[in-house]
Amino acid sequence: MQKTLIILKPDTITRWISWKIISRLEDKWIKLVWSKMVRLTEDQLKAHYSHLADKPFFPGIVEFMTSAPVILQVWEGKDVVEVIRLIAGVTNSRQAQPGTIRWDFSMSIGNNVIHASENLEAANEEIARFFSEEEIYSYARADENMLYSPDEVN
Ligand code: FUP
Repeated sequence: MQKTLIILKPDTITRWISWKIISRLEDKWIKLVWSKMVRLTEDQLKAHYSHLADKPFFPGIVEFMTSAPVILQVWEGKDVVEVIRLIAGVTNSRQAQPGTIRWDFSMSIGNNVIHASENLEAANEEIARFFSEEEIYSYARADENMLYSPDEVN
């Protein structure tokens, strides 16, 4: 089953709204498989946002993302990379679709509550960057057999 990485950013932590974001994903019946709270380092952010390293706003990203702890999480489900990107909304929270996380919780481009891996390749790379194999938890939901129709399960 596909996995993706999300980061609950410092604004989510300091506003105490992480449970609201998590509950949206749980309500969608996506499975949380790894989770940890950390302070990101500048080196990790340079790797994670390497595609933005030469942008004028990059120092601001580092300042914001190191201003408080973040919660790193891996979520699992069918097509979960795309599904969580849709739930998160586009980068600029003021232009995100109403009902998305960024629309509902932010008015900012930079302080936009959540990171979600852009595609499957990025998801695999980001999961490997932040988690080791020993941290994988495997468990079944009580109602696991109701999550998908049989033809959707790999
Ligand atoms: P996204 O995939 O939606 O997180 O967007 P990007 O990878 O393009 O951007 C990563 C982060 O850089 C955003 F979440 C916020 C920050 N950013 C800005 O601060 N200003 C910008 O103009 C673009 C991105």
